[in-house]
Amino acid sequence: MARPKIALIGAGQIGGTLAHLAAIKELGDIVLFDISEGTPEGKALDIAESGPSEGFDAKMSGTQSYEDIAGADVCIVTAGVPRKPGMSRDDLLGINLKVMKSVGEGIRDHAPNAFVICITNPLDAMVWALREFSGLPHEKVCGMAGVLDSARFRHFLAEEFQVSMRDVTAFVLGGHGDTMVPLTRYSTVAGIPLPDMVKMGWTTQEKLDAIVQRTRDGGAEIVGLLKTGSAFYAPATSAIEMAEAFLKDQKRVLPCAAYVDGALGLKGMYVGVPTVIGAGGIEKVLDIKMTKDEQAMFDSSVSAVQGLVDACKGIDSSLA
Ligand code: A3D
Repeated sequence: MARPKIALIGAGQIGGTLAHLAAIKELGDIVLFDISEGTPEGKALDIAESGPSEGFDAKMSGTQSYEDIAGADVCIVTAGVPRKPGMSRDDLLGINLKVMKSVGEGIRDHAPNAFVICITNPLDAMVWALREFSGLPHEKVCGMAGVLDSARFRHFLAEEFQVSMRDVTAFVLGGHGDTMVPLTRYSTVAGIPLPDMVKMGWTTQEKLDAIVQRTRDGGAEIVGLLKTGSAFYAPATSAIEMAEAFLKDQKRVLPCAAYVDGALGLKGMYVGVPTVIGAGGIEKVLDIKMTKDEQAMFDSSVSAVQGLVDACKGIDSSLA
């Protein structure tokens, strides 16, 4: 059987890391696409040359032509610009919306059967726009944010409790931004919910609140340190986890920006929710019940996302 084909649209910091991880994990043959001439070709060759030492079999190529992504099984989109210190994700909206139009049309024309994972920010609005421009089925287009946000949460919690991060699960809902909703009630250490960890004296409510806030600010913390761009190792790893769930039909339960129509009281919009990812793409959205406080936080996150979607409609009349 032929290897799956993975198209990476955008060969910058995240795109290059995606290619390297996908190759090491032998997920398939990889095509890097970018408008910057030489960048995808150079990264593809560099990674291919790591193959003999690492011992992977994967064809690597770089291109400026959408024709080369033809028949891709997975497309991961990072094309666009990242933020710099002082910028919010929302400041990227106008410029990245134009990029989503060209990428969406490229995927529509050359890889209409792909499972598409968008990473470009502002995430929830960009994945919505990418779906509109590509016209692909909603269950085949999603956004990566929740896996990263919950990985950050898990990392901070594991440090606080001094336990393996493998035994820490975390649950993050809502848009990828300052309004994201880390749900402590559904986050656990080996099955013990975080509020019980506070009762058991393993941490204090103040420390837990500070970890929740650090998770919300996790992207900005890295932007502040790097100064020239945003996080790329953990974002790429998170998207590869989602791509692998699709390619291997793993039925993983992962939070991601998915199209929700009916569940959680939402009518036809993209926002971060728990999903099941398998060979059908986003196979299920988990319709969880929230407390009053959680619902209020989720509602405010949903309206922030809706505001950005409305702004997209104002910029590009074909979306209205
Ligand atoms: P960067 O290293 O600048 O790479 C972006 C690449 O996109 C560059 O190589 C550009 O040449 C290329 N590009 C620009 N326009 C086009 C186009 N029209 N078609 C094809 N390629 C194009 O950025 P990065 O890889 O660090 O980040 C990429 C995106 O991911 C940014 O929008 C970030 O804000 C976003 N991001 C999202 C998360 C989430 O958790 C959702 C985390 C980190 C970064």
